[in-house]
Amino acid sequence: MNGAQLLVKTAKKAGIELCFANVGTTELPIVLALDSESGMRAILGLFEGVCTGAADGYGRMRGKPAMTLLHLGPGLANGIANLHNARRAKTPLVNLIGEHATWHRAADPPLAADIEALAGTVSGWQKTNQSPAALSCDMAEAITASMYGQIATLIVPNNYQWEECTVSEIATPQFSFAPIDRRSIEEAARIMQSSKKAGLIIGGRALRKRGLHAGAHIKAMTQCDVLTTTFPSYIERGTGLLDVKQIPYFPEPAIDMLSRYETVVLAGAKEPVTFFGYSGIPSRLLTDKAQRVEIATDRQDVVEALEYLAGTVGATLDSTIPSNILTEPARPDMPQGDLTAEKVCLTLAAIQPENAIIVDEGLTTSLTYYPLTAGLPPHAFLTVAGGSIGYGMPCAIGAALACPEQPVINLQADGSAMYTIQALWTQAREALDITTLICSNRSYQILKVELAHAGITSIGSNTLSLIELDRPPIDWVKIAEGMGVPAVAVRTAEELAKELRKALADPGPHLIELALAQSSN
Ligand SMILES: Cc1ncc(C[n+]2csc(CCOP(=O)(O)OP(=O)(O)O)c2C)c(N)n1
Ligand SMILES: [Mg+2]
Repeated sequence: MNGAQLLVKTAKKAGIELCFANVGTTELPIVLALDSESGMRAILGLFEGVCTGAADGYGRMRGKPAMTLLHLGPGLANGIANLHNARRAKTPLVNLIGEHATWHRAADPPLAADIEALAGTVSGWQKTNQSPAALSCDMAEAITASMYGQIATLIVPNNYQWEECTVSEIATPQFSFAPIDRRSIEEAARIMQSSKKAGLIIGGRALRKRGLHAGAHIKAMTQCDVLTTTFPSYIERGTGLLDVKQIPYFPEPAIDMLSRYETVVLAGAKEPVTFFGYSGIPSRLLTDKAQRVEIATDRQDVVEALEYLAGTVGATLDSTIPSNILTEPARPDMPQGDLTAEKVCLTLAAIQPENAIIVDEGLTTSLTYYPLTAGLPPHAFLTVAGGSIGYGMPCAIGAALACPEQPVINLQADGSAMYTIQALWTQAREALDITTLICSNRSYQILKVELAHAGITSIGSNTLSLIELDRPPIDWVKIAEGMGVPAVAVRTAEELAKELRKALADPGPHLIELALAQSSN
């Protein structure tokens, strides 16, 4: 067995079955090993940002890592923007990066780069492998590290991948959470119960059913509000679940929402801050007086911590939650007429099926979507956790591969779509059940909104040139069809409803261009 085979065997034994890859000569032994190990599936992304975004989507849905295989420093560099989103989403993710042969590095060949420096910008764990025999332990260590919700990057010199090695045992990941800190959770319970108004901000794994269930019990016992960050990585949402309120994107409404809390308990979420620094507005959204209490670190199980908090405030987890705490079924009515951002959200909410996975990178078009969805049939909702655009289409790939029984709907802003548009080709090649709704407002609309927010009323030609996307207009139907994805353009809510229903009834990828009425600001 060579080093590459040892590495892939270790990954497979740990349950990794997918490899999102874009490779070159330095990864070829690992590529060959993907064929020598049965049950491994290689997925080609035509840009590394597609591979890393797909691995992010997979990891968010499954809560366990997929791996990427990327080519040297430049390949990793191309993948970093979406690794940034994965880092913010606390996604378990393992990167394998091929490196030049150790003896060749000194010659400084053209593709040589400082891979470790690049990896360091996003990785919670990283290592450059030092011998073929160590590859099993290194890989198991990488997988273990990723399970805490971080990116683990293993850099593997090409000669160590090729070299034969004898290893008697395949290493297995040794993952376990650190024990929760009961005393600090008891203190949090005491503060919550004595405070006039408490908020519980939950994130990460706490946004899945078990965490939401504990959150609902805590709300029932303490009358606290339960909130999440503006860009949650993954939340289960819909009828019968706790309606977790989303902290707004813009600072004024966010401050308005958060200023009412005397106490804020953080469970799997960081203290909320504004997305950008706005002159005259503090970075931190909580008031100075508000007491902050964190009940779990990234090394601890936030769900266990929440359940302990629920018990401490007097809840019995297997008792029935009062019905006013959980959401009742509610769907908005279908809108009519020319599509606007609001009508896109209403139409989607009126139609989306149970178990849908909504990958949201709709930006200004999807601003009004989340509040419509608390009473819809249960579904999953994923957002651009690190704000680095170009995440939606790749993320949809990973989500579809992770959960092939669930339809994926990607609400996708047009400017952001163009960053990783090659994702459509992978969606077609792998016949993934993804419906992409392109929000074609033909501009970087959010930048116009930000300019208006800053009080700028007249916009010069250079500024407009960097914000408008209408010259030439992008033909989404042709782009999609050119990559093997059937596509159609719609102008009205009625047409969207018809085409969305059709796309959902036909497994496989579809793209619908939503021609949005041009906004005047
Ligand atoms: C990698 C990266 N580059 C640039 C930006 C800055 N940026 C934020 S939103 C945006 C444009 C968004 O336009 P679009 O995707 O069409 O959404 P819209 O605002 O029109 O709803 C840009 C360029 C970013 N967040 N991430
Ligand atoms: Mg746009």
